[in-house]
Amino acid sequence: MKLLTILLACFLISTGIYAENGHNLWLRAKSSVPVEVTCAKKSPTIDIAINELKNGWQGKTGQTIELKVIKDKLLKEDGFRLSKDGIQATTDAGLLYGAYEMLRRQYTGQEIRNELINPDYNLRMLNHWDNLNGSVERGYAGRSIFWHGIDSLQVTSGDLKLWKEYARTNASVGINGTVLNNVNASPSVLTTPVLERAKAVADELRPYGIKTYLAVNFASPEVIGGLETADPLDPEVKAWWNEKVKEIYDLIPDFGGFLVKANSEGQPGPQNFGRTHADGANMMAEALEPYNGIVMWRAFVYDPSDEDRAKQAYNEFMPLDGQFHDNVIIQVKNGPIDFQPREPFSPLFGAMKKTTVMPELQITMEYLGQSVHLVFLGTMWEEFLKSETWQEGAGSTVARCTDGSIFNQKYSAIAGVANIGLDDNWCGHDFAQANWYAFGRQAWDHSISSAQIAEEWIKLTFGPDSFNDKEITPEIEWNLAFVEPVKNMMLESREATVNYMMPLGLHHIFSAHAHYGPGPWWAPPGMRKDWTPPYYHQADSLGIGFDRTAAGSNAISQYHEPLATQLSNVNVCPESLLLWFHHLPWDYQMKNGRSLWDEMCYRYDAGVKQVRNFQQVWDRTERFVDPERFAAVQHKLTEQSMNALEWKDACLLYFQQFSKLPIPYELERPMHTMDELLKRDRQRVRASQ
Ligand code: GCW
Repeated sequence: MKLLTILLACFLISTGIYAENGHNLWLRAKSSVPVEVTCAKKSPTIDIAINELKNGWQGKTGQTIELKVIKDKLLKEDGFRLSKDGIQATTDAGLLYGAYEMLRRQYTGQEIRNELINPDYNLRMLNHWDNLNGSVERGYAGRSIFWHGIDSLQVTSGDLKLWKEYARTNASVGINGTVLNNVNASPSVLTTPVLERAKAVADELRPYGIKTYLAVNFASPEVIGGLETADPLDPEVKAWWNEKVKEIYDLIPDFGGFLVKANSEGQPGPQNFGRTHADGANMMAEALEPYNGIVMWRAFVYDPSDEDRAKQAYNEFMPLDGQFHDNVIIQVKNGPIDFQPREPFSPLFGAMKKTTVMPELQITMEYLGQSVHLVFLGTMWEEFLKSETWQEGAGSTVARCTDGSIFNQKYSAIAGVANIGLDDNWCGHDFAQANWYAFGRQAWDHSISSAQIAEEWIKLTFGPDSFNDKEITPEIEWNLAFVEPVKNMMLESREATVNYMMPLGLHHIFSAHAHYGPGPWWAPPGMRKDWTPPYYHQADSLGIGFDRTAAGSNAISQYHEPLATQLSNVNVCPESLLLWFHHLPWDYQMKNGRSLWDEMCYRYDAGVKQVRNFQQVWDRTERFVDPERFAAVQHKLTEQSMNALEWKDACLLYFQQFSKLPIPYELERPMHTMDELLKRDRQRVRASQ
């Protein structure tokens, strides 16, 4: 059977009927064997589950699988009981998730046994930063899949097809909510024609168990409602939101709720009217409450004051703990600054004990090489979710502080900023698909290892049907010569990027606002200091790093003991975060005996070498991958390798002006001059303006 599939794939490729473009993600069509699937209940969701099992079954030929809706107190809403003969759940969505789990196990060679499987988070959400005009903020995979312009709101058959594929893909990894538009929200989102299009999306997503949410602009009552104010305590404003919410629920009866970016980076918010975040969030929460809707209120706030940016969200939100309604969730980015290649966790996790807090991760790689670099984020998120906060003693990991197992909370949730666009392969880079996959898997099961996720994804995405060489014996050769090396490359990729971009806790040293290339020097006259790299690296003749100890900004005091003491002590602080928390002399001695300067040079150099090694790993896989995806990834790795070298040279040559020390002679010499790098940077900045 496998041989037949391979032959068919080769035939289709050689005849040009089927050129692989990655559009099928991890849901590639598989040849299946007959299976009988029964269910006493009928619904659109159950129909999908039945069809998925019939179309993809790889188990015993002719077996009967029973799907059953049961009552079971141990099962959460989306959870299910799995066995060899069937799936049981309390909801239709639970049966669908069970079906996808069963198929995933069959395709990836994992055992199916009697098991009860519940999701760790109830709400597993994507946030799209999609604008109504079709552009995507920090999107690197083409234009929006939802919006094509305020004058193109008519729904086409192409839209419906794509939204259905999108829904199916999300359901296959357990994602059950999506915010259709940018947090920098246009007030027009709440106008009736736009809401009607949102309804069309919601109708496609619903059978797949996915709820629709919208990001809203706090000033909407003024801008589109014609009111004189958007003051959350004003009765007319409240009435306006109540009316608007009613209109939405008339169109979308299972609407999920609002996501709000308020008083952040110039967005309007309750503070414009002398009110607090709690006043603003609660006003919206009251409007949504009768329909079981929620408000996700973002804590991404900072202003250009003298206070360390890393401290500001905590300073602003901690005093409000306990003031939010129970259908408000505070959405907090994983780190205290902004989706850097490495950050410590935000100190708000676990600290807000009387408020529901949800993590926001960034799947789109704004700060990690966008859709050019191959970076698997599963490892980064695993590190974050398993971080120990100590807030309620040992074991209070970020994951447990947010999943409802420590704090009594009505909802538990996690969000990922999507990396999806109209590109054929959805995500720009074939390997960026793995981050969409990983987000879904970790949102469902926050203790799953990133190694398992990577392995599953590889097996599902590059199955034997995509072999370029039909002589391959799948089971043995494929695992050893493809799955293992590619998995190891993925698992190493994030650390490689940290090495060639910002090792040892350095952060935010990008040039300009594109957040792509190196720019440790970037500080145009008049620019807000907290938007320039020198603010973050603080390099001078004495040393480098941001002093966040008591002698500096004291951001460390926002962490719980014993963590705060550990981070303060330079001998105990993890070296991976050293320069995040400490300003240290260039000759500071590292644990391996090297000076800080030498260690920095070694790390940058190691990062470059790691990417060169990824190029070799990938080139060796040619026999196993269809020519299209092989070439696409190969091409991107070449660019990544050139970029890594540029990062290394730029950072070392720039910081060397302060350290005045030689790059260790055993390391490769820079391949660029500082003048060349500055010129290239100026060209890039100009091109992006
Ligand atoms: O990471 C920064 C981005 C902005 C983004 C903002 C936010 C949507 O550079 O593009 O705006 O964060 O998260 O609100």
